[in-house]
Amino acid sequence: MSKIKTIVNSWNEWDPLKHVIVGKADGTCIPAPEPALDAKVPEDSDMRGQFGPRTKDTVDKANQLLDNFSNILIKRGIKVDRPDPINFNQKTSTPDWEADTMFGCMPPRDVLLTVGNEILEATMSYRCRWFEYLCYRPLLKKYYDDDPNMKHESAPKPRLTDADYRKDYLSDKIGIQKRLKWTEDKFFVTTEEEPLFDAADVLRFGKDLVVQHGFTTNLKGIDWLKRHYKDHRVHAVNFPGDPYPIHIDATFTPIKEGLIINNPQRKLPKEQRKLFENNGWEIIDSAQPAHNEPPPLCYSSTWLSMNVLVLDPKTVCVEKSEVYQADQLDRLGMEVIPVDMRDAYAFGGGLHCCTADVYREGELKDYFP
Ligand code: ABU
Repeated sequence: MSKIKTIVNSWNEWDPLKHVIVGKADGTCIPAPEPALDAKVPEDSDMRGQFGPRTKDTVDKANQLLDNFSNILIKRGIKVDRPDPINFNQKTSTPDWEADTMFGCMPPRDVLLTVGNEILEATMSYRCRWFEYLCYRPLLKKYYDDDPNMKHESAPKPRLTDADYRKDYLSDKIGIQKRLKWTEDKFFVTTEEEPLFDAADVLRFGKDLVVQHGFTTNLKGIDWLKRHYKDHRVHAVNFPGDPYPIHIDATFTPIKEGLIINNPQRKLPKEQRKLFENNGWEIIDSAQPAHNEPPPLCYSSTWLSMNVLVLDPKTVCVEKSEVYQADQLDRLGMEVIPVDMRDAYAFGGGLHCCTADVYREGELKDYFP
């Protein structure tokens, strides 16, 4: 009798990684203006007012770094799959909207959420990212065909009409102080019209899923996740101090069971820390980024320094130039693998963003009983 092979299994962010998807930079575009994106692009960003395909030399460089990262992982015995990019430089539309370009498929973490034997495609919250799941369908089809226990799910596609976005955010002259106040008041660009979430707003701690409420995930999205993951506890968290709150993985980074590094400018509020601290977990301030500015034409903040990929509870990949973050993790007893990725940041993020788990050894555990 042939034994069934489990292809998809991952319950947390730190168990030993055996199989992963690494994104590609091919054809990545700077997306055309749209409400959610405009709210995220910093007011002084060099990206404002331009859109279209990124230059060939920057794409080639980013792909070289992503290929190199894949090879590092392969050499450590980790299976690496890559997505199939589609033509991102084309107009897309639904009956409700039109977008002049799409985005890319460098950051699978934003789209795919692996919990146990299930991979869930997030709703996404930008129009330019509505069709991004198509890049991963060939891989998901293969996992589904080869593993009879694998569950492939897709959250309800949102309509993303103008009713999804607060008009207050449609200005490039809001100012940081007002933005910080809005974040503190949980007044984000996305409304509660319909469930919205990006997968990169979710962190997995076994039985518990921790979800950032911000620009890319609304409360209805968190409620949808609660109803979907019936055997889990789903917790909404906020990080005052972030004027552009999208994706939790440059803010709150579990390193291993019992240890989390937290962005010192975006501290988890006292009330929300209890879940962790009452269960003996330590939350420490992360090291400072090594850079004062993100690279050119980059959406993300300098805190991609914290966007590390944990390979197992003793080993972590850190961007090569992020020497302070590497030093902190080294002092915490981790083996640090430096990985050159800064010139790919503009394509969608760092080492955590550009990956999505397929298989980590380990079982569902309750860390916060
Ligand atoms: N995708 C992670 C970006 C978060 C940040 O810009 O800080």
